Amino acid sequence: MLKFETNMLQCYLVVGRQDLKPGTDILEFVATALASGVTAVQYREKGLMAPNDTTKQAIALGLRRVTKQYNVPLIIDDDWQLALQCQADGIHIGQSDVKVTELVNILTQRSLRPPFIGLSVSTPEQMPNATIASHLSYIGSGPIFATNSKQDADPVIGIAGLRKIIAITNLPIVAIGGIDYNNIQYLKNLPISGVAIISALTKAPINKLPTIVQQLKFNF
Ligand code: TZP
Ligand code: MG
Repeated sequence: MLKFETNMLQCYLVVGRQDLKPGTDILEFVATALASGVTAVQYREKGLMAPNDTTKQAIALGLRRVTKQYNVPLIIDDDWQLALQCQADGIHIGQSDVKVTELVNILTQRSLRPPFIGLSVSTPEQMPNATIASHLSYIGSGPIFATNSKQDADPVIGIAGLRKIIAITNLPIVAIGGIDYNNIQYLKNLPISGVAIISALTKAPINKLPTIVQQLKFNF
């Protein structure tokens, strides 16, 4: 299992089967994204298309195998049981998922080296206190721009909203939501550690992935 490092956030792919173009195999897609230079992979299944637990486990184990080949962390969204089953490097949770302290207890009881934890924070009010934050490796903040990839997305926070989060934490921040190779220019002067991306990668022509990843990573 990999220890968290800030540079893992540079170009952070978030993906589940719902995000892919019809007919795309998730393991093949992620293998191509890794070969193209993504620096983290989060497995996130949502909505009506979400597969059953057995299929999720099989996918997660496949993702574990391929991310290991590239020495890139595998992060599981929400599901700590799945994260432990596939020996993921990290877990990402949102504000309405299991609470950070509860998750830390569960993980430290059950695993020799617990996976690192990332938390979504959209507004300053959602930022946990310093004691709780000390258990976190990074903050995911957004949506920066409008997104079609999350049904229950929080309101768009924009660059102004992101600046508010930057102002109140020393944790590394990965920006998320509607980010693509055009609008990434608006993020390039901010002290963030990277960008988390769904559609700008999953909806791109597969042969363009290396170029797009380079464009998304250029300024960090
Ligand atoms: N959390 C906040 S916005 C978002 C998530 C998971 C979706 C990001 O997807 P995209 O396609 O990069 O806008
Ligand atoms: Mg969640």
